[in-house]
Amino acid sequence: MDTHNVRKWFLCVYIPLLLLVLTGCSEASPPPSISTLQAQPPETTVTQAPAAAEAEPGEPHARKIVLGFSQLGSESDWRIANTRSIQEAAQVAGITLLFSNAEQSQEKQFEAIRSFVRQKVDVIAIAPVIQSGWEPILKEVKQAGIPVIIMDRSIDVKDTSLYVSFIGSDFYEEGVKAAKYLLDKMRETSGPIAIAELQGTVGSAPSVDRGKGFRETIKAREDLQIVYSAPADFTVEKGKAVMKTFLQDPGKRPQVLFAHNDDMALGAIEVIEEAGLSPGKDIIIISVDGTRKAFEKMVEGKINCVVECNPLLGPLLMQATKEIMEGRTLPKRIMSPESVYTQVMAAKEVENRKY
Ligand code: GZL
Repeated sequence: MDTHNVRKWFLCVYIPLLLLVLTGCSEASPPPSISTLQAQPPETTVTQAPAAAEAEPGEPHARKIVLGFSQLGSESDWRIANTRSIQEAAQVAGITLLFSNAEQSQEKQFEAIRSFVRQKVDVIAIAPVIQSGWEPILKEVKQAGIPVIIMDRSIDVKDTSLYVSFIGSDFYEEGVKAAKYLLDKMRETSGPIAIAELQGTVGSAPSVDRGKGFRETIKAREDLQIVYSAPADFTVEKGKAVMKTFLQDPGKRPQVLFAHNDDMALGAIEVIEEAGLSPGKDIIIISVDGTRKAFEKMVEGKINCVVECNPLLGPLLMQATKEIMEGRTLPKRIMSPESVYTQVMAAKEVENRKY
């Protein structure tokens, strides 16, 4: 083939073929969603939202997403901050929130969830008051084709396909952090050291797992002994009442208090002072949540350590709800960052507390 024909072949055949190959004959695949990038490997793919919920692109009045949320109660500052975060985040996200407060009753949570199903909400979120007993109701919801997000406290179910994702903290790790602080604090103190424990709601994930993490970690020292332990339901009043019984016991006075949340620690501080003892000195106090009130007590020297448990989960819940409605894959577990605070950093941090 002479030079002229080679040139012609090159311009009329080779280049167009090359361009065809480089521009990709196959259909361009849609860009990966953020959650798909996060979910490595994806464990749950949620089917596309019901057709009725799909708005045609550019449709002027796309229907708002409707989220039904069963909140377990209003027992503590943490819970009130959690509710406020979810309500505010729904407003910002333009999501219609159907909110129900079960006031510590699992039966009331079941009733609220059945009501959401009847109203054909798009997504259901649940903050479960206790870990057990959720399989039957979640099977009903699955039957109705409504995706579920578990919020704050985890649940015990064999079939984890009954919910899309769990958004909440690692309570076992929070117990470990509390115990590690105590081991460090007592490094120079010889035992035996008597510990009092104010448990949260019996059967709730935070109470079960914080207690487990704490117990397994203090095993590092045989002379650290939990001599008093009882449930006080995460409230100030019950924290006061139960701590009073510990102090009235003629047995060994506790030198340490591990409270599963700040509210119970605040109640305990009241009765410790009524008994003529100095909280934070006569009794080392370790608590969980990280509320402003607990930080204020740390500044006063009355609480020694607070393990943070973040209640501001509203934005994460709304993001997850939107991604479910877009048919995207979510990670099975979504957690928010948390820290441990002591008196050293309390004065600086107290002004930053958002709950
Ligand atoms: C923890 C949450 C607990 C808090 C308490 O995620 O469920 O319940 O620690 C609250 O303050 O009452």
